[in-house]
Amino acid sequence: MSKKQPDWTAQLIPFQSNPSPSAEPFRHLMTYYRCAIMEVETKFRVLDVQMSLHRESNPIESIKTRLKSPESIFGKLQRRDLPLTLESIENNLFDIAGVRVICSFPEDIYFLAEALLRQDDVTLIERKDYIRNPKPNGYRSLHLIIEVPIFLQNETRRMKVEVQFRTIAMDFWASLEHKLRYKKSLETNKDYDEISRQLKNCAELSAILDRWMENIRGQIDGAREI
Ligand code: 0O2
Repeated sequence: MSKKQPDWTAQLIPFQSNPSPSAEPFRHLMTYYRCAIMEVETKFRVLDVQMSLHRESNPIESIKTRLKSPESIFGKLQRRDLPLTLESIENNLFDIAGVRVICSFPEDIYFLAEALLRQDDVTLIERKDYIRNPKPNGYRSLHLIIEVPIFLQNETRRMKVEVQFRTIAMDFWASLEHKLRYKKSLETNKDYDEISRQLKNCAELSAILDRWMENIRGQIDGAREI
């Protein structure tokens, strides 16, 4: 059963010249999430620079950020049969603000995650380690839901942010697998199972490659110190 679309989804109408008044609080909330993304991204940029002082290269290859679209927010609330209110967004959806940190080596992922979680103003809400416990399809990534403060003109708000840590190989794999998941035409096709099987093999091979290259880096670093 589909619910009546709330007024804040007036934001969905592109180039609307006269947005509904109740779309304004939604826009504010999205701005707060955008600020939280900036806070978290800055934390990683600082850690990257500081960690590079003690080694030859930076631990972070790249950082990608995204704010969930109003369409996806509305769809997720509907699918979960949750109230279509701003409170419900804040209380139930923890991936409105997303930060993806791509590293070269798995061990850098854990260094960065622990360094982030040691910071006084960061609270861990949830941790899912799909690197140590990969999903059945082969997906690997470390996911943290954290809460960070954003300092506004007259108040401090605590906002939730989803952080995903991946190696370059894990990210490469996830984007290919994402294509398969959204290829509706393949779902009923026998090719789907075959491609899923091949993807799973690729995930295992790329995990071996990640560990192997990490080991080589260890050998290079060890040789340099002698
Ligand atoms: P998008 O557009 O990337 O945000 P939830 O997010 O709470 O609905 P779940 O499954 O408990 O559900 O969350 P989980 O496991 O932490 O995964 C959330 C996100 O991780 C997904 O967001 C993907 O970005 C990524 N992810 C998880 N599993 C897979 C997978 O098997 N393959 C790929 N390619 N990505 C995965 P969204 O909402 O799917 O999309």
